[in-house]
Amino acid sequence: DDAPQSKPRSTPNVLITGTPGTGKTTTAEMVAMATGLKKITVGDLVKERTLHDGYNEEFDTYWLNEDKVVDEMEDMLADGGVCVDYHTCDFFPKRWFDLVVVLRATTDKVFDRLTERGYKQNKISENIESEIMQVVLDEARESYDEEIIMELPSNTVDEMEDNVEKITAFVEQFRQARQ
Ligand code: DAT
Repeated sequence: DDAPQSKPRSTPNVLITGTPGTGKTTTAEMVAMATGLKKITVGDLVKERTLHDGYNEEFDTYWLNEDKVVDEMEDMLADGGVCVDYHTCDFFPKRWFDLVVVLRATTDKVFDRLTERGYKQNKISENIESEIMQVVLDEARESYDEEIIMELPSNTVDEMEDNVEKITAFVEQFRQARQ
């Protein structure tokens, strides 16, 4: 929905999205440390607060209840200052976010990271295909204004550090502009 905000945020909400294994949670943690933004890993929230409709055995994942997730997060994001990470981005209200980061990684990186995580073969294949087809990037482009989308490579530690610097710079500029 496009409900207007009651007052402009003085500190931004940042969404970090991308295929599983692209580095969202690690990046979000580093951004939270560097900026003082609060981190919400939506996958953890869904489990902890049962914002799902049971377990999908085939893909080893929960059936997301998008309405419950949005209801639960609305107050948390109302005043800004939150860094959210999740592997889809099309069901959040557009007005929540000031910056949408889409992390990208090569097939070998996604494969290695998801293998390490112990994902089943079908889940690894699905995610690799999704990354090759840039599903999350297209989803971001359909859901948010192009000007707020930042597509960043996340293959190496150096790239991750660069990404954290870029996001941190955005947060600082946003805060200065709204002082
Ligand atoms: P996601 O939250 O997107 O699923 P993650 O942050 O849990 O990804 O990262 C998965 C693993 O890959 C984790 O062990 C950290 C590592 N990793 C992620 N991004 C990386 C990068 N840019 N360079 C090196 N390692 C990375």
